[in-house]
Amino acid sequence: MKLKSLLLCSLMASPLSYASTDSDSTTTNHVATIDMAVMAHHPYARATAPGAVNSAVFVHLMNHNKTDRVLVSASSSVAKNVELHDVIKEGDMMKMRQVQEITIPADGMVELKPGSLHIMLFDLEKPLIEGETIDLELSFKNGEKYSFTAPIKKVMAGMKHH
Ligand SMILES: [Cu+2]
Repeated sequence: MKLKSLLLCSLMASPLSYASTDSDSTTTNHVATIDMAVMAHHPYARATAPGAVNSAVFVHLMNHNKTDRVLVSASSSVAKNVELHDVIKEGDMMKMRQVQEITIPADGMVELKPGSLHIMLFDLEKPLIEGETIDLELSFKNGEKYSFTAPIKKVMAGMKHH
């Protein structure tokens, strides 16, 4: 009886452990979910202009795993709605559009930066003031989550949403 439940438990947990243990196969499933090797470097959120209710977060996401990581969503306590965005050129116009996924290649990096990929914050609960910070949580396709803090900085206003 005990053995059976143990087996079931490890079966259920195996996708996670495959996804996050590249070098250390002895790591338990519990530790593996915490010990993921995606790191956020140089994150910042754009300070809002008076009256603005939307903003964006830029960050370099590094993947130190031997397999790709696929970012599928993000959330923050300061925004009601958070989307992954890219900027595409349509004729002479640069337009933002929502993307479903951002892949961070194995042993690679993706730069979320103005005019390119970014995390969009909609319906802010309060203005984003330079010098303060916001929290972000990233969710990956394999179920892993990663949280980081981004300082708020004044940067040139980016693309407008239509
Ligand atoms: Cu956007």
